[in-house]
Amino acid sequence: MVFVLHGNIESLYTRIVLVCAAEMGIMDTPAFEFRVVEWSQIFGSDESFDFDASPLKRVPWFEDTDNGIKLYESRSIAKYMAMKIRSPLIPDLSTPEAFALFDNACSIELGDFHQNCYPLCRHLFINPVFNNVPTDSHILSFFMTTFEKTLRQYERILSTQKFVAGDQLTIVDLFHVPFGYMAAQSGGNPTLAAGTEAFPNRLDDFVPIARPPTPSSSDVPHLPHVQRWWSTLTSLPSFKRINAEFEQSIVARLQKRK
Ligand SMILES: N[C@@H](CCC(=O)N[C@@H](CS)C(=O)NCC(=O)O)C(=O)O
Repeated sequence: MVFVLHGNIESLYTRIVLVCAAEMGIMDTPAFEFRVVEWSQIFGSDESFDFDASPLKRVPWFEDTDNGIKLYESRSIAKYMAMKIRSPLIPDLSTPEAFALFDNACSIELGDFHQNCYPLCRHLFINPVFNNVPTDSHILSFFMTTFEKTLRQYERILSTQKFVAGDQLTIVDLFHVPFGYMAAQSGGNPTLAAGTEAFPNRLDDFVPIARPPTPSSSDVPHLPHVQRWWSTLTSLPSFKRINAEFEQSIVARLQKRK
């Protein structure tokens, strides 16, 4: 069996799968292969593109050579890999209760955290860095408020359990990290920034991000359970490794642009 992941380290969704693969311990084994998809394939002509592999023409996409199954949604790829190798990062979902508790966590990640965090990444990082589009301060301010509200809601959940699906770390916790980290690193959320371990800051030297002003520490909402959870996630060697590869790629891209 080989899990073949096609993607680009500069893609946040690809990094969701890579962080999960690294945390599952399959990354450097013969069971996992990463094939780089250049952006020119995604944004180039449709004629040479393999729509069977990725019907939406997006990264990442995936195949399991064991049975030929093809997937093209980051979170589904991670769930499939975890179930197939019986990773402890996914609970045993054979009872309705276990399934529902895990699915509940997946829903808030996608419907609340991601929905409010993605626009911060888009307006603080993706637009200025990839598209040369300036940050829209009205949209930014709106989503900074809604994202902070989401984290206050998370504080209630994380005050009674260690992780979003219960007391064990699962892949759904990992789904939060690439986007949350980019938002925090780009100045989009002071609570996550305050809870981030070993903030590397390397990108600050290179990336022309239009940051909101740095809040003073008294303005950072007191969300200790969110910060404890976040610091656990951002300290994981799996995340640090993948994020370091991403930063190297971005720095190389921006150095070429100069
Ligand atoms: N829901 C998808 C989103 C994937 C996605 O939007 N990928 C971006 C790169 S980060 C992409 O390929 N965009 C190209 C496009 O939308 O044209 C997932 O979770 O995998």
